[in-house]
This record gives sequence, structure tokens and C-alpha cells, in this order.
Amino acid sequence: MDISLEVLQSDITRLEVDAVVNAANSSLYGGGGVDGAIHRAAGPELLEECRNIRRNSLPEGLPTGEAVLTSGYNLKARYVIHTVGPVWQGGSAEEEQLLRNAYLNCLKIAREHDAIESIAFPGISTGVYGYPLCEAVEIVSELLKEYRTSYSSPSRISICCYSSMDYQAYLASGIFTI
Ligand code: AR6
Repeated sequence: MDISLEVLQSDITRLEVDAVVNAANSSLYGGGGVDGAIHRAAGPELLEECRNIRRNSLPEGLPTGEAVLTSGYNLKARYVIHTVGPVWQGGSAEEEQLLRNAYLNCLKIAREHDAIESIAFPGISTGVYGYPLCEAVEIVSELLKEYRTSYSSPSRISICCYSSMDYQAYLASGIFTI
């Protein structure tokens, strides 16, 4: 079965999917934007689990482009996959590769967990981290198109946009269904 690729406009904390992706920072201790929203909605146990991960396996923090799995606690989503996108520095600091790694490492975690059949991504790095939206949309749509030719899991991949401008930009790429 082909993976279904969807774009939607919503608050990611409200989605009923198996896993939501958090555009975190390397501390994993929360922040603003989607990170803050996910921590607020999931509740304090999420921060506690993140602290344990830092203590037990990531004393230096989560490197850019890597990903780590936690429970979703009070979210409808059973899991949160935290990743760290690159800070946009003009395009010559390997931002594209790091952004690709962030998406691909989240998908790898999803693939390795049978319970994760549906996953929703926010626009990693396209908020505070300043990645230009159009470039991110192009990278993400190409990456997902390619991913679908190699893998069949997770079976549903959604890009969850907060603003209608972001939503229209992903929709215009032509690869997502609504
Ligand atoms: N649901 C879906 N998307 C959202 C939501 C939401 N509830 N809230 C914001 N967005 P950002 P980044 C969108 O800045 O650029 C944090 O402080 C937002 O419109 O959250 O990767 C972290 O701790 C944008 O399209 O993440 C880091 O320090 C997208 O999510 C830093 O920001 C990403 O915006 C990470 O920056």
C-alpha cells in the first residue's frame, strides 16, 4: 500500500495521530512555538521524560538533525518524536542536509515502531529558526515523494500547518492530498 501524504491546517496538539513531531531545541527542555504548545498540552510528565533522556543518554543535548521518542502523555497522540531543525544561516551551513536529516530520522523512528502508523510534522525550522518557507516546502515535498518510493511505513504522513500561508505553500507543491 502506498503511503498517504496529507497537508492540513490545524493546531498539531489537537491531532489524533499516533505520533506528532516536535520542532524542539537541543536542550529538550521546551521553548516557544510548537515546542511550547506541545509541552503545554502534554503536561509536565513530558518535561520529566525529556529530563531523564538528557540525564541518561544525551548529556550534551540532542544534536541538530537527530530525533528522539517520548510518550505523548495528555496529548491525543500516543507519542512525540522530538527533533532539532537547523537554524537558518543563509544556506551555506549545511542547513538543507540537516533539515532532511531531521525529517528522515523522525520517519526512521516511526518505521521502527509498529504502533506508529500515522505521523504529523510541523514545519520544522520555518518559525523562529528562520528557514525560508518556499525552500523548506520544496525540500520536504521532494523528500517525502522519494521516501514513498522506498518505504511503506508509516502509512499516513501529514504536514500540519498552523498558518494558512504555510498551508497554501505545501498544497501548491502538488504532492499532498487534503
Ligand atoms: N501546531 C502546528 N504548528 C505550529 C504550532 C502548533 N500549535 N505552533 C507553531 N507552529 P517554531 P522552529 C508552527 O518556531 O522554527 C522553539 O522555541 C509555526 O507556525 O515552533 O523549528 C524551540 O524550542 C512554524 O510554521 O520552530 C526552538 O528553540 C512551525 O511550527 C525553536 O523554537 C515551526 O516554528 C525551533 O524553531
